[in-house]
Amino acid sequence: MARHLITSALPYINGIKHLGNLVGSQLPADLFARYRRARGDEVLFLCATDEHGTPAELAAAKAGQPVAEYCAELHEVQARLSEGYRLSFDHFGRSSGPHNHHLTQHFAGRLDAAGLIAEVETMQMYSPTDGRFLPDRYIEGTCPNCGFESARGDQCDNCTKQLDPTDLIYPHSTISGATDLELRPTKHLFLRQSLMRERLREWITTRQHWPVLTTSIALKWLDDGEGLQDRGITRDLDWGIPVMKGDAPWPGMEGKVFYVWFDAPIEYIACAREWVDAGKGEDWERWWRTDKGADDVRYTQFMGKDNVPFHSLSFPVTILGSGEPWKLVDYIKSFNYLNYDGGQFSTSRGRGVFMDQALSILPADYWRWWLLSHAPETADAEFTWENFQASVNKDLADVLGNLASRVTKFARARLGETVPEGGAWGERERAFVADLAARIRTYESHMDAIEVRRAATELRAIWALGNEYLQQAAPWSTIKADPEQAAMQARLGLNLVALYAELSAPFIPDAAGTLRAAMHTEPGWPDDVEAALTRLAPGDAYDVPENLFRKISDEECADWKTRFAGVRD
Ligand code: B3M
Ligand code: ZN
Repeated sequence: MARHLITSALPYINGIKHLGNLVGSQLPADLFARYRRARGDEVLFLCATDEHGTPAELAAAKAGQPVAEYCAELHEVQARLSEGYRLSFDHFGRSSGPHNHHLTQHFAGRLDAAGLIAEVETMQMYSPTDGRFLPDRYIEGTCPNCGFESARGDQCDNCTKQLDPTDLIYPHSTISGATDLELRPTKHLFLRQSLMRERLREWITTRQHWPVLTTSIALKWLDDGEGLQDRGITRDLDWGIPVMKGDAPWPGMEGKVFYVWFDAPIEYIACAREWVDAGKGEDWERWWRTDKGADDVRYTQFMGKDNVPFHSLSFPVTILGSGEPWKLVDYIKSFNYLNYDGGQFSTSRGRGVFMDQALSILPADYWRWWLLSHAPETADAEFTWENFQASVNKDLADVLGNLASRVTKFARARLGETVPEGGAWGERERAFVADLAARIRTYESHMDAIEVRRAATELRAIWALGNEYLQQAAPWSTIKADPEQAAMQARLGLNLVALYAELSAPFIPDAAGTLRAAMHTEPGWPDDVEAALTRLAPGDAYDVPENLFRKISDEECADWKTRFAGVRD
């Protein structure tokens, strides 16, 4: 039994995420976790809210709440939404928890002992108008790398370059808009990433089959300019993890906290400890310490492309630099962006559909199916209402939903209360089952490789194949002339519904649950397709499922389009 550690990038605490955020990490991570569990593997699937740094402070200030209170509240909101989308985290933690404080301070101490931390007197942007330093998102300006005008102090959203606030051209305060900024001296810790450059290069280039998107971003920043730059890992902020050397104070760093991107990835580890604290597991070290059994764990991370530099360079420096046997990531699955109806999703302008709004319109499976089948894997993708309507109506309602309802209604109306008998499969059935088995093996290979779109395409083809078979066999027409054959075909059709529940469950878990309940079956992967198609035997009970999926009308589509075009109320 293989063991899979799976983490999704941690959503920032600063508000409800949009569908682009969801499809960029949490949703595909859930798909993979569900699939691995269905294949019988042992899975630990972790996610948490990322609660430190300027995003949290700014959002709390806007909400007029103390930041700790704001974070506690938004964590609950995000946790409920995760449940709404059926994200099957083994634990949904908080980066502000005590384990992350302790581990982050521990790593800083180890890195310092290894000579990987420099204490540097730096000049930081200070705003006399605001009476404070302006780290990260407290400052915006033009990106020196690509010219993007609203680059933030820590990273350019456009070209993914990691920045320091002093790198920005035409910088201004995001609190007051003030431009009369001045440089003032303050001491900070720098992670000497540059010392680890060749070790990182070796590690990255020997990772097998990483997606091109991941490797190209990692190598690009490894070789940027004079090479990988050292990173400031502390900030002049109130909210965050106090700078300590393990358990000891760090002279000269009083009143400062670690940079959010230093502590956030460490939460992947801390979250496993929270999972144990919550009584959901017993041993976190066998997932995270290679000296305690984690060497046979396969660790996969999911994230948007803007997060790749932090996961492929900075966090590995923390892990490798500690000199301790922590588990390193084996595979980084990264995603491009999802755009919204001819532009970008925008949290600040409320453009696009947000996680809470989407669920208020339609159940999770509709969104899961569209988002995963259009995941921005090889290029950016675009959400349009027309495309959403077409996919839901065709794939879910016409193909899968129709098959389930047609077979069960026919069998119930014409062949009695239980699974009918009929004879052995004929030639048509044997050919169909052989085609189906081949497609299922292809589907598995895409799921194994985390090729999300290809897997969705194959699953859709699998549903369509069943529909074609039934269309051609047409037991509802032949039942008069050959009731025996029609019964056999209905029996196969009912088994097909049960099989589809299993194959579809990672994508659309609720619909799969409805189908299982109707077919009175338990979860079980069809390793042997023929056996899976004889699982329901003559005389077994089944029910006609409620309408699985409803269609989206043109009116609804038009209505939603106007509703989500602009500023969120
Ligand atoms: N919170 C960034 C984001 O939501 C960040 C990910 C942290 S992963 C350790 O895009
Ligand atoms: Zn840029």
